[in-house]
Amino acid sequence: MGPFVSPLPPALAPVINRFTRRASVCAEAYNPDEEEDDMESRVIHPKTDDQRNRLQEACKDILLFKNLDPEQMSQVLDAMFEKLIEGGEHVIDQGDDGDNFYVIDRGTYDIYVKCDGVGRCVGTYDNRGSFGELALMYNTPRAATIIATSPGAVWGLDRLTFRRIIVKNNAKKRRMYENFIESLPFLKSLEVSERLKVVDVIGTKVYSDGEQIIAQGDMADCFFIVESGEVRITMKRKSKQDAEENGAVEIARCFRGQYFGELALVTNKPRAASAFALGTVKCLVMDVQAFERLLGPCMEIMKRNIANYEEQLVALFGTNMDIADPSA
Ligand code: 1OR
Ligand code: 1OR
Repeated sequence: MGPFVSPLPPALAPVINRFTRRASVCAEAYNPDEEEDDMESRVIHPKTDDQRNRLQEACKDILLFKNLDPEQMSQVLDAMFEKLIEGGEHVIDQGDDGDNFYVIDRGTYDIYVKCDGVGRCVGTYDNRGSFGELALMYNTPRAATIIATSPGAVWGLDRLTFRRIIVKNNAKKRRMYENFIESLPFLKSLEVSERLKVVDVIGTKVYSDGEQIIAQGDMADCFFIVESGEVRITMKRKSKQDAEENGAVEIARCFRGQYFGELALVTNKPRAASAFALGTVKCLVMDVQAFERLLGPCMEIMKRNIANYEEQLVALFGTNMDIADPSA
């Protein structure tokens, strides 16, 4: 017996076609394993020694590259190309299709997002970081406009190479971290789909015993979740003289499933304390833009915890040191 075929009324055919076409776009986003992986699809942009050195330096801290194996990383570096940027140039326009992912080599950039048709500056990049991953990961229009506020340069990675390597690797990351992220109490206000987006943008960093993860007083650009090991948080009194007299005091320890480094991102102030690895420590790391974009719904829980820090500070040092007061 042949397959059962239900005849479609002609008027419905275009609707169904449109529906199936949409469905296949979704499938593309979630089945990166099926994309071609042959040598012919490899893109290579030759580079001078100087370019290669600058590229390696710029990519060193890019979180999306952290979970790649050495072969994948070298394919990514081969495929990247330098693009010089003029002051005022729009590197990305909100609403466009995604062509490349960009890693900043140098220069400063403003992030604009339209709200009721009006563009609002929601953040900046200062000589480091990356942008343009969202349209390539999720097959969506560009979610923001990126405008250079100085002359600069970026490294581009074409859409196909990005999908073939980074998106494919993200499928693996989801398998590795989905359950862990799902289990974190401070992320419980997020929808399941939002938690998966957290997994997509995090990178893993490993620290060896005694290594400094955060330095008190530094400017902040990322947020940490402990995956394994133990992190020691220490604090110096505010004035230099006090610091010399009292040294740094241990104020907390963080273990698997706990977070740190949120305070400076929430208050827009320098790091309030230092963090050190005790033994080998593995952290999941998120950049400040992803933190602001994805963790809004978890802010209540984090802010309650910050109020806790202030109480403890008063108990320990007799002052809250203005840690959470953005005007101080
Ligand atoms: P893309 O491919 O959509 C624009 O192209 C890029 O801007 C985007 O990827 C991100 O890499 C980057 N919301 C959306 N995109 C952002 C944001 C952002 N910040 C940087 N990009 N928000 C700002 C968070 C500081 C949320 C605004 C509501
Ligand atoms: P950050 O971005 O300022 C240092 O970088 C991090 O140490 C900070 O975010 C917090 O995530 C973390 N007071 C201030 N920061 C703390 C504290 C803390 N504990 C952990 N961090 N207190 C400890 C309360 C048990 C109060 C000080 C006595």
